[in-house]
Amino acid sequence: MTQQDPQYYIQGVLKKNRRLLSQTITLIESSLEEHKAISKKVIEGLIPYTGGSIRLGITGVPGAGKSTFIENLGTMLVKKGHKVAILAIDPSSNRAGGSILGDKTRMGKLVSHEDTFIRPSPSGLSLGGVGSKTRESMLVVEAAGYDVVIIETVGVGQSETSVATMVDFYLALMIAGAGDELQGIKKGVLEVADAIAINKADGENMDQVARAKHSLEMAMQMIMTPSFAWRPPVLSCSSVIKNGSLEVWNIVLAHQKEMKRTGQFEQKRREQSIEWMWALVKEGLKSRFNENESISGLIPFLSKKVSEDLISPSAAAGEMLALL
Ligand SMILES: Nc1nc2c(ncn2[C@@H]2O[C@H](COP(=O)(O)OP(=O)(O)OP(=O)(O)O)[C@@H](O)[C@H]2O)c(=O)[nH]1
Ligand SMILES: [Mg+2]
Repeated sequence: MTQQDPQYYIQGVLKKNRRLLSQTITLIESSLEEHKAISKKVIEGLIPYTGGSIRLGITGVPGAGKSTFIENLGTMLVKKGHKVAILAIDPSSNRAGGSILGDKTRMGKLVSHEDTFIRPSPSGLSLGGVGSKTRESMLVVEAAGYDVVIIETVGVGQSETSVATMVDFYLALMIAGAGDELQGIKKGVLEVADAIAINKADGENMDQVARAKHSLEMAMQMIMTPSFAWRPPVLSCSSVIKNGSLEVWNIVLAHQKEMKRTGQFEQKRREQSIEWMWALVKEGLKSRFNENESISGLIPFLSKKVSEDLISPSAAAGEMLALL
């Protein structure tokens, strides 16, 4: 089988071949047209083998302790017999150098473990920072038999809310700030989180953590949460004194049980598939826009007219759409 043959990747992934798993994700992330065509067929071929994992998203400001937390959680899960895949969306890896190696080494204990697969992905430029192929990569690791998938995303741009649309459980890892505890907490995150954990609850930080916990509990009472069947808990944790992973995991399991009991688990996944479809439609339309010379030539002209109020946004959009 050649590398042009989708079966090369499909069979490799299904046989749980790690090298081919990495190669498949690289193929999926490629923006070359010939790769895109193969990658579509690979995903189609793997879809029947997906869906079997617990999908967990973890967000938090840079330095909140996400990677350290995930390393502890992952280590615990592997001991319990799980196979854990970690997809880290790395906004800094767009820059030369980036922190890919940084993250890999920070999860040093896990990198070498045979039941874990760690994949840092560049965030790409689309979707405000989310790796545009994160969802596809998640499906690929599921097909390779990983039964827990953890997606780490830095709280910048829209990446937080986009990841929420692809996972079963979304954890916001926070740190207690000096003074106003709610400072820097973007409203959008609390609204999509299934649990909030205030991290670094250790050493001299304890008082601040307790205050932050109280403020967040108050804030959560005023927020419309993702599901009527689940009230997102606020807890505290620390990777230094190693408490938190088990508590968080038990919450994830309790959440899943409740969502399945109320039929919301399947419903959420179905809605997420539809959202994914539309995200792909938008992406496809946008690239067709840019590839279509008569439209791409018009974009700067129409943008200028709209910005100067010479034409309405809807008229400009209509003019471009009519050319498609
Ligand atoms: N005191 C304390 N420090 C921690 C804890 N968890 C992580 N740290 C430290 O915080 C720093 C950042 O940790 P990371 O795990 O790399 O944080 P991150 O959120 O993954 O960071 P980015 O990926 O850069 O956004 C490191 O120096 C860790 O040693 C904790 O529970 N308590
Ligand atoms: Mg990290």
